[in-house]
This record gives sequence, structure tokens and C-alpha cells, in this order.
Amino acid sequence: MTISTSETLFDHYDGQPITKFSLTNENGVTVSAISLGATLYEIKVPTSDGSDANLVLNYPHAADYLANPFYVSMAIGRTAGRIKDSQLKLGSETFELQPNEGPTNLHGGPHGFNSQVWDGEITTENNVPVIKFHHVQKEVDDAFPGDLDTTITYQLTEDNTVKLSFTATANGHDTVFNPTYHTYFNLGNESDILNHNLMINSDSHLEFDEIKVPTGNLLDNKNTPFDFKENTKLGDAIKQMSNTTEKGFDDIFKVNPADNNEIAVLSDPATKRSVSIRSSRNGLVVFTANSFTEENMNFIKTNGVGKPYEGVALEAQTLPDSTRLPQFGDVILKDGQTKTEEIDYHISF
Ligand code: FUC
Repeated sequence: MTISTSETLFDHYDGQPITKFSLTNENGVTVSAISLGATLYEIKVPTSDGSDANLVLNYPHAADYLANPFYVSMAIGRTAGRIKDSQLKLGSETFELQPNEGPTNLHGGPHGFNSQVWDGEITTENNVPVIKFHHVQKEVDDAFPGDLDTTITYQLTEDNTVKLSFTATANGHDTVFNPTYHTYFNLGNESDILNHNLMINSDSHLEFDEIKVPTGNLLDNKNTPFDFKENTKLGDAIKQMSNTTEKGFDDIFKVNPADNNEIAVLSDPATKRSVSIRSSRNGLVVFTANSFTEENMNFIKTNGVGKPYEGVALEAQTLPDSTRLPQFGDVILKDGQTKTEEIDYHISF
């Protein structure tokens, strides 16, 4: 199996060059990433008319990625999700993080992984070409304890799996590490995902307070619009949420990874394209882009206009704020310790 690679100048951001790196397999599948935010730029698959289709939302310019609060397909860290009152409890200590949503620290705060320009290269790992991004997330920049030496690797396999792996080492203090990708999929040829089907290996989702901070309670999915155990048309489920403020999903599902770590499958019946999401961790955020607006959402897919339900973000992670709510998991990285987390997208078309 041969993987061909390319590296091109994508744009400039803040005076810095932003590079786009690509991997293409012999089936004609391409995955590309840009160094701003280590962002997943595209997953392209061949179409029957001899062209190709991009399965994730993207923008023409680097600045578009930070012009709105939606983290479009960007790397998220040190911690995905919301930390109550921006107070990170770690052992007997409490660290004051930087708030970026009212009192809350969201997705690593204002200086998280997504806001950084990463050092990128195409290199090989076990003789296979990979895209590798490196960045040291500094305590002085994001106020999380300790420095976090972080590498994000993209690999594309011959069976059309995009393998994303995050490896981090804590230096100077114990810290937390719960990365994800904020990937917005739109697998079809339409400008929304209402006709997509979604299956999630989940029996429950998280209860929130009025500012979306988890209370620690789990709510049963059964007999509610949150039941995605069987393949469910997203448009039907979203319609059942029409009397909620959100008018769609912005929710955290507790998931049960299958033997192959599958936690969810998104599919588009019209084009027969699908993605199986694999992760060994216990959480998946589903955000159906309910609050996308026309402004500052310069999507290539819709020629410069954003609209609700244009994509669905599926964010595999450990359930959030788990140093406050230890029943949600353990994302603590001890000083000097190294840990790897993985998310795989297995594509069919
Ligand atoms: C998800 C949501 C948040 C936010 C972000 C863009 O992670 O949980 O509410 O809107 O996406």
C-alpha cells in the first residue's frame, strides 16, 4: 500500500505561515490537516462521476477558523468540554483557569490547542507516512498546571481509516489531558445533515445546569429523543427537540465502546457514505450546529454562508470535568507521565 503525501502553503495567520499537509491512499481517499489548531481540514472520497467529495466542514482562509466560537474541526485540549467556574480541582489544590464562556472554561480556554499554530511535518512511523504536529502547551499561557508536551499524529490506512492520536507528557506538575477533535461531518451533497442517520452505543446522557455545566447526574436515553441505539434519522430526532432552547443536540452521551471500540456510526443514505467513530473513552459530544449563523461562517460547502444543522460535530472524549466529578473518569496526567489517546474514523463510500 502506498500513501502519497503533500505539503503546501495554505495561508498566513497572525503573520505566520499556515501549512496544509495531506495523505492520500490508493483508494483515492485524502485526509488533510492545517497547522493552525492542528485542524482536520478535509477527508475527501472519490465520487461515481470521477470527482471527489469532502466529508467535513471547512473554510477557505485560516482566519475563518477563529472568527466564530464553533471550533470547526479543530484539535481541542488540554480538556474537552466545560470546567465549572474555571476551577480545576487536582488533589488538594485548586487552579484558577481562564474563563472563555461566562464563568466557565470551555475546550481548554482561550489559549487551548485550537488557538495554537503547531509545528507540522510529514514523517514516517513504523515505515508508514504520517502527519505529525508538535506543540508545548505552557502553564504560563493557558494557566493549567505544568507544561504539556503534545504530539498529534494523523495516519491514513489502506482500509480508509483516519487514525488520530494524541500523545502528551506532563512536565513540572501533575495536570489533566482530555483531548478531542471537534470534527463537523456532513457526508452528503446537501447543505444540512437532517437526512443523515446516527447510531450511538449509549444508554444515557449527562444532565446540565442552565449554563451547560454537568451536574454529575446521568439521564436515561430510553423513550426520549436521545435514544440513538438503533440507526435514527437526525432530522426526526432534532424535530423532537424543537421545544428546547437549543432546538437540536448539544449533549454529552456516555458511551459503551464495542469490541472494535466503535461508539457511533453516522451515515448518509443518499450517497451511501458513512463514518464509524472508534474510541476507547466513555464520552461523545453530539452538537448538531443548532446555533450556526450566516455571519462569520464562511464555509466552502455553502459558498460562504453558515446555517443551522449544516454539519454534526461528534467529539470523542472522556466525560468532562472529571476531577470535580470523579465518577466520570480519570484524565489526570502525573508529572513526568506520558499518555496516548486515540480517535479513529473508519470511512465507507
Ligand atoms: C460543543 C458544545 C458547545 C459549543 C461548541 C462549539 O462542544 O458542547 O456548546 O457550542 O461545541
